[in-house]
Amino acid sequence: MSYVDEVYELVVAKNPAQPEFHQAVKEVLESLRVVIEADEEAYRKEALLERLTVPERIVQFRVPWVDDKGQVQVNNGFRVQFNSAIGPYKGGLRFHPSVNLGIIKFLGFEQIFKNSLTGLPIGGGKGGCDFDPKGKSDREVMAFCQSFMTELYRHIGADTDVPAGDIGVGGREIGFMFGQYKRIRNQYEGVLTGKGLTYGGSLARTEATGYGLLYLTEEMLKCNGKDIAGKTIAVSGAGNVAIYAIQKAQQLGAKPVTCSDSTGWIYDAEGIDVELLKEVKEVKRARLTEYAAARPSAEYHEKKAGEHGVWTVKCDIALPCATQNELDLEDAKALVANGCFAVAEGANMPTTLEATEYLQKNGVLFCPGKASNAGGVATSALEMSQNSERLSWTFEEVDSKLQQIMVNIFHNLDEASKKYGMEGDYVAGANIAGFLKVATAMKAQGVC
Ligand code: NDP
Ligand code: 2IT
Repeated sequence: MSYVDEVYELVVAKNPAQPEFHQAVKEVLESLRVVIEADEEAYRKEALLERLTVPERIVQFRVPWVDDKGQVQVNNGFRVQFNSAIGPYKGGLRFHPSVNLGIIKFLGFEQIFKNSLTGLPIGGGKGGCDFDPKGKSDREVMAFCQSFMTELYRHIGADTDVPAGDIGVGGREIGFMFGQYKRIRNQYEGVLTGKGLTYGGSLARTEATGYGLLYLTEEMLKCNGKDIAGKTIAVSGAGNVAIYAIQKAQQLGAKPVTCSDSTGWIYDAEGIDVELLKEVKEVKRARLTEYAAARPSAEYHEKKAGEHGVWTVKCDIALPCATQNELDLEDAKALVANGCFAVAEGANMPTTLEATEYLQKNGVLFCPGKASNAGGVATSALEMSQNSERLSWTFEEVDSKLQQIMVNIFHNLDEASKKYGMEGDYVAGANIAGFLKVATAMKAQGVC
């Protein structure tokens, strides 16, 4: 059996009931086959793929807190420190009821290659908790965040592991966690990114993932003889990534017509009103029904099992920005049938393996999240740099660095795909380019 197949089988056997982790590993290993098989015995002797797929460290802990009724609640907290070959562990924290170890491992694994692609010195990690911030008071969220950090603080640090936001973790949660870290450690350091602007945060970090997604999409289109201006875009999600993807798409002259949350979706023929969306989601933390109520051109559709939501809308470009496996084979068929020619992932692994294959086989330009959503973590690394030098850069300075990073990422994966005889396969390009830097660093550092 080939070394790649052997390691994939091992991962499945050793990590039962973690389908998202298996999926992420499968995608990466399939892309690496050509690289590994060219030098199989050396990689096998070094057990490089086993080392790559086993996290350096996993921390799992109890998070007890008291709700507004005086009831004690208990949640399950996680931090997976996956790979520190090229820098301190870096990656977000996700607070969502669906969080489990397998999901955090898939996210941490993806983060290794994503962070490598940014060209910045950051290793891969991810964490989170099965806490649901929805419907909780600010006091409950604070009590939870303080308890979460009361354990996490001993495992992280500005040169060790630097968490940030992800689903369910935004500025409010980062603020509460930063405050608790500082209090316990008596140390003011850049231990988290996505901080507020008055206490060490970076301008443009809030916008960075969505803006970066559009900078990369624009470059991908340009290099394939297409222009983003005038195009209709289907976006899923209505959170941090989706909102700023919509905003930047409009600035580039495109027309995003959809967004969604966990209970329904919007089709707005006049184009999404991003200020209204921000008001509904960032300020009121309300449902999309409120968007529809305030906007006559918007149609609201309740989410129904078996229906395909935003992907049934006719569009040129699709940007999945909500969550994993939200775009399946049926959705991919609908997109192709409707003339969609480009998909760039804002979320992590939103497209199933079957859907990705179908899109690629049907000539759709497809950019995987580990490349196209890397703008968030890249700007987090810029926040770390600013914290280290105790300076703040202007919005324009950060934004232009972000733009350059996204353009470089696209060219990196484009070149890798060509070098290994898979031109246009940006999934392979991203995985190979991300892997080579990490593998070189791992080999140089000996058996560790
Ligand atoms: P937010 O919590 O800000 O928003 C998430 C959005 O997706 C919300 O609209 C939410 O709906 C929807 N959503 C979440 N889970 C589900 C689900 N299970 N089913 C349906 N809808 C769902 O998160 P972000 O925007 O930060 O993250 C979105 C994606 O982007 C994630 O995959 C994340 O890992 C990825 N990402 C985020 C980065 C960042 O910097 N924030 C960087 C790179 C990737 P509702 O409002 O109802 O909860
Ligand atoms: O998936 C991701 O890259 C993030 N959630 C952002 C991580 C970070 O450290 O900014």
